[in-house]
Amino acid sequence: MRQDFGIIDTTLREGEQFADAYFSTGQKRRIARALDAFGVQYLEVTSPAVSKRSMADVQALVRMGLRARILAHVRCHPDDIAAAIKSGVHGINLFFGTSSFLRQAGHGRSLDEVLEAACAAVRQVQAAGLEVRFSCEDTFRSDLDEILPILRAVDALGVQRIGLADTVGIASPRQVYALASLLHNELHADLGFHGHNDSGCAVANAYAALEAGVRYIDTTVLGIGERNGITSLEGLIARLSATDSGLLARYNLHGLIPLAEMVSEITGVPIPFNHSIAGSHAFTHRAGIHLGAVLRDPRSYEALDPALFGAERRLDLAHALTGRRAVEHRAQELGIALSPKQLATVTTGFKNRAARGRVGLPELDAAIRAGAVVAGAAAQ
Ligand code: HCA
Ligand code: CU
Repeated sequence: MRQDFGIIDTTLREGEQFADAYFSTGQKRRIARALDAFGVQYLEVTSPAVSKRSMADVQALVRMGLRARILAHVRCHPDDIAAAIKSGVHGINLFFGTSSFLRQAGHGRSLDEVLEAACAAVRQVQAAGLEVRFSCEDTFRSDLDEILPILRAVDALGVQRIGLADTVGIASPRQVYALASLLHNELHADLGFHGHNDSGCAVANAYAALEAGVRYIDTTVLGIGERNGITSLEGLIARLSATDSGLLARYNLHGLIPLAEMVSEITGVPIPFNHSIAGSHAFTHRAGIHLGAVLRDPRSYEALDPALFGAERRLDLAHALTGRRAVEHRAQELGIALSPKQLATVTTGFKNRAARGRVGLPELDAAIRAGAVVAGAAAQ
């Protein structure tokens, strides 16, 4: 795992390709500012050649003077590259479809033509003094023997980064690891990984890429992007926080949940209940066995410490799966001391009641109060 690993957030490019997403200039600025404050190294933005507005927005983002460097995502086309250079971005991310699917149904060019256009594009960016990345779109369905000459050629030109794109979300972690390791040995440039989530592996694949020596991962907030999106920023941070927290020193982790909430509000996309870190129940514990252990030591059932993200652990105490330690904990919160016998009676009675229908904390509190009084009176 590289200590100099970095994040290229593409919420403002790939995220703009998410169904229904629309970002006003002001919203793009808000998102960019929050991502910069969080600490990502790069922000990828939509090609300035797309429209006059896209050009004006990119120029506005560049003028913000953020720490993060701004990269335009641009086809290997001289006019598009010229527009990106004019916009003032710090670098350009070039791409070209190399799988037979994208060659035949997409641009219709031969691999020799792709190689030629890619090298010309790289030279054009370099002549303007900007950093440049080249990526084979649909890398994982491309023929390795066919793309290696292209990658070697752009590598020999001295590109800063070479991207591996799992465009249709088909790759498995083992496949990503194998290809990324091979290219890591083969090429001089830093590698980047961009992975879609169609088959649910976007975060796992990004992690496998890092394990294989890839330096940069593309993310979006909430994972938004074409179809069902790409590696989410929150998922990647959760993955690294679980086992490689040393890599996260530069990130302002308390900014992550507010960032997810901001993008959710702007796009109108609710944060999925099972989303890493920002999901509504990411730090809620329920079953009695879990509650009992978490009350002794939260690490018993937590890979991630909620406090790292400015979040609070929640204990869901009042339901049929609760347990004695959970009820005792609630009684202590209420300032009520229950004897072991009272605790057993209250717990069993409450669990039986909760099994018959939905109840909540008020019912548990009432049961604790009643149990303390009744059993206490009986004992006298
Ligand atoms: C696209 C495709 C892309 C490009 C990724 C990259 C993909 O929408 O243009 O340039 O690294 O998934 O292949 O997002
Ligand atoms: Cu993509």
